[in-house]
Amino acid sequence: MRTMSAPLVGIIMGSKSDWEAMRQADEVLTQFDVPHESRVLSAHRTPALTAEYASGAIGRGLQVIIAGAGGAAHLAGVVAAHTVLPVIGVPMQTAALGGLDSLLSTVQMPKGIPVATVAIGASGAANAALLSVAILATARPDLRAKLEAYREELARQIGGATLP
Ligand code: RP5
Repeated sequence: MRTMSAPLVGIIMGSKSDWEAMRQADEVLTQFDVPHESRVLSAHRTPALTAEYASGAIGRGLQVIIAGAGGAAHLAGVVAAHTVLPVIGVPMQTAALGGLDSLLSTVQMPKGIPVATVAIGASGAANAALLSVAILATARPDLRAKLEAYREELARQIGGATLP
């Protein structure tokens, strides 16, 4: 499906250094066979390219955008300003403030332009992908079935845990 179809989810990040965490989003979408793409786009280092990407996203068939950034993390907000697609922000962990800077910059969007913000770092990236799957699944019963099977597997693993 991945190789045959146009991407439905765009994963973008402010730097190559974000990939270590953001690859979790890529892996989850691959696991669910959701066509996606991953690109480095910076709101402050490549602002025109970022605006162009966001503005053209609907025309290219994207349905969700996941944006990971760290520090004064304005990438998700800038992207959301240029598209009405759902935008999920992933705050990156930072050396200076542990990612609290990224979290607040991403989550505290003023009223009118929402960014759905997930947890800091790799867990957040994985959850951003799962949330994307849930959004896409509202109109795709096959994907909803996969998501339900995934949840059942999670429950099975927890239910089977033994402790010393
Ligand atoms: C942000 O600055 C990026 O999203 C990254 O999290 C952070 C550091 O970028 P590099 O200095 O590693 O390129 O724009």
